[in-house]
Amino acid sequence: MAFVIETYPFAEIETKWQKLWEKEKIFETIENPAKPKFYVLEMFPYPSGKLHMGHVRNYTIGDCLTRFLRMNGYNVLYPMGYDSLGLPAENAAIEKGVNPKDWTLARINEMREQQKRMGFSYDWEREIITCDPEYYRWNQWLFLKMFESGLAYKKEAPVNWCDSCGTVLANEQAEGGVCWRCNTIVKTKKLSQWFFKITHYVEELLSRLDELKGWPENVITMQRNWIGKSYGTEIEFQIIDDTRKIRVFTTRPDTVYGITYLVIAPEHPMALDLVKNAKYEEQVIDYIALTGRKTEQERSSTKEKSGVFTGRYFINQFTGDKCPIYVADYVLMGYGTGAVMAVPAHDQRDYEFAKEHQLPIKTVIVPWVGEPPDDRAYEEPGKMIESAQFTNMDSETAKNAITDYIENQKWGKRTVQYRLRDWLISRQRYWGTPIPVIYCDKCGIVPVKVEDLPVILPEGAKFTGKGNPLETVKEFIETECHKCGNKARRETDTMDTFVDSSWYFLRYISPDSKDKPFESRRVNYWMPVDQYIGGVEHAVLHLLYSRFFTYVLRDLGLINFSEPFTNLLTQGMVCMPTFYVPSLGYVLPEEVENNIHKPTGRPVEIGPSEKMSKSKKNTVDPGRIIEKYGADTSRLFILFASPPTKELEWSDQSVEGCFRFLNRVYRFVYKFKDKINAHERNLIPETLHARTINRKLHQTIKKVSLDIKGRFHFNTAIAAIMEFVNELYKWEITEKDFPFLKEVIEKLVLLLSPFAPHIAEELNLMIGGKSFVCLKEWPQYNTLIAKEETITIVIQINGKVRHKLEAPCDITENEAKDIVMQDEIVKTKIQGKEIRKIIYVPGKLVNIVLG
Ligand code: ANZ
Ligand code: ZN
Repeated sequence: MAFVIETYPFAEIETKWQKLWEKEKIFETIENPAKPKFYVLEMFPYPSGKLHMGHVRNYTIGDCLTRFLRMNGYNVLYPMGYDSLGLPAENAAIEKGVNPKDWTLARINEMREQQKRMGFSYDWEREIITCDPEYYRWNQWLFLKMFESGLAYKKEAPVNWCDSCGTVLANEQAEGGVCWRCNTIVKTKKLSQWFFKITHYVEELLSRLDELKGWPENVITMQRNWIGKSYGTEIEFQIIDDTRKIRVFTTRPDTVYGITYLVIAPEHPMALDLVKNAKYEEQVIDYIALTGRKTEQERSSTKEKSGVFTGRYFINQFTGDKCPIYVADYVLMGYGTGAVMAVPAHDQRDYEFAKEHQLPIKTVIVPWVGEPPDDRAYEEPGKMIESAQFTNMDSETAKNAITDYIENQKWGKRTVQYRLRDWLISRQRYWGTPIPVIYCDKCGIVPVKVEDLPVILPEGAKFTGKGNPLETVKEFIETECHKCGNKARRETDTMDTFVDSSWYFLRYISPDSKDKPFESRRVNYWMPVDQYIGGVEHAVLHLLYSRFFTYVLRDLGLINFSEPFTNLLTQGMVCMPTFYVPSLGYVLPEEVENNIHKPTGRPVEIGPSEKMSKSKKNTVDPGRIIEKYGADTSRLFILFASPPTKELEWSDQSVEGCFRFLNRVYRFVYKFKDKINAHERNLIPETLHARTINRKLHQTIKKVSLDIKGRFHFNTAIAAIMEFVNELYKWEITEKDFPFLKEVIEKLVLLLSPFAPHIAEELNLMIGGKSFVCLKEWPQYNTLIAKEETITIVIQINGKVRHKLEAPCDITENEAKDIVMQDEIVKTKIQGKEIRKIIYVPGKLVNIVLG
């Protein structure tokens, strides 16, 4: 008879349970003061189409945790939604002529379908779609609140501009200084733009980072660096033949005796003034025009330090020297004072500039031991030289001493600078939240009245790829001023989509709120988010904006907490091994298998693995894996392959291993199901082997519980369950064991449930379980049972048996001696006597020889 390896009917089982869960609405959540609350939040996806492995990993981690917590008695809020405004829908409109809304909703439907197919236990009643006017009206409402309190304002700002497309580009769309769509060189253009005043909270954003004990250290560091607080000194220098002074910001007052020139940014208000009607005017004007085309990023990163002389000089009052003033674009207008004192001996940028422009380099700090380098700036601390009364000081000490001196001389003062800028939220695009203001010739900027919200995105815009499509809708633009009744013009800028994601976690809590963005009472019950899970790529912007919004809402009196996310888990990348094939470059394993390896039979070199990303074409489509092995196997593999914060290397073998494991479990339960159903459960093992199984069971429950709780070691938890199943296969089960086997299987199914929820439900049903297994209580372990069996240690004193002790069977020699010597009876027996020797016979005996 041929032996057929049957696989369990996962497809059937999975759809069946998904339908039942949905029908019985078992994942719907309400506030319940009787239970401890727990809010599990995953970064909601942009609905670009299909789920990718990064999404699947994120949600599998969250779902496993949620299911574990529910079984442990928590009232868990676990919602899902779609971050659905933004550029891709608009591009689809430009390229395919589709309606952005229809396109987006279709993508959402595809994505939701796949999420349901994975068995994620969301409370779908709370779903949020940010392109729904019922959602974005609250962005507008919040904007108006912020406008009222001065936290939203309009000002001129440089933006990336493409002439050919007639539109503003985000920095990411202007990479390398060219437009991503048409390759035209991008210009910097000054436009009037809307900002949120995030800098109002800069100190709080910084200081509260210390409270975020549940955040990864690297994210905290990235936020701290982004905020970028520097302590420094502002110093003024007198311009020669002028009444004015130039103010610079420096973090290195210890280097003032090494200043050899000054640099101001091209946008500095004095730049043109200094050269007016003079020899260098043209040169400076040309230079300013040239740098206007570069992005800030390019200006700070390029190696060549361009710049021009102004023909003007200043006095370095520390040395009395007369030094030149330059205009150069490595100095940015948006930081400090937009002017720097250049010390080429001790600042690498200044060094490179000085070399290029033949400016003097004057060393004022040297290492305590050895010589300063002669091919770069010496930026480290050291011994002060040629610095008047500060000579011979340690440069770190001199920083303070020189600043005191500067303050005494009234040449300047101590200051603090931040790198953080206000948040530019204006986008000249269609598919975003309309900014709710109008422009009236008479009244100026007039905010839309709250009762007129939402300002709805109009239909009928033309998507030509040129300009803002909103500007093609006359009926939208033309409006009336509600203050004076005159004709007015509606704002056509829409908001950055990061606005949507800055508070969506609050809307989930009362998604149907009609007259306010959320219900404070309910928000105060659920918030803060207990566990946030997402990609580290959001370490700065999204997480910083959300913190900012939370402070704003708190100060509006709408919520009673300050930090939105107590614990943050940043999941690792999903990587794919790729194979290097000389004729094709890096290809996927399946391509190797299908096309190359088989026909030629020649082995191929294995290349390094890379991050899964669409652009590198090395993604694994989750849909394919689910189809081939089912959702439970996919989930199990993702959780088993590596701990959540580490990189996950895709491995077909490992996926198959997980699949085989689930089959093994299924077959085992299937084989004994009739016996189990025919017996009453007995908690007590009746045979010797069953006792061992019981011990293993409790050890496994303990390990799985502790590994998940607060540690997210799903991988080792799963390994423990797999090991346990191996033990079950070794168990020689007899008639006497069936009542206890029933207990064992019940517990095993409970343990499996958060990881592989569908098969767990099916097995639970198979052994006569009544309710949904995912609603049952998590199994408890008994520490005593989980303990390894003990041994008896005989204690002799001078060779005579005096006492006996129980000890774990794996006790070490030192541990054994310690227990014996600390035993009260032993202590009294050897009281005061000198111990000559302690002899240990492993696992059996301790003999104490007294002197
Ligand atoms: C003189 C000096 C000497 C400097 C030296 C450094 C080393 P952080 O620490 O990041 O705050 N700087 C000031 N304003 C600038 C601007 N608008 N654009 C470009 N650079 C600017 O950086 C502060 C330092 O960056 C300042 O200290 C200044 O150069 C430069 F041996 O002043 B320093
Ligand atoms: Zn008006």
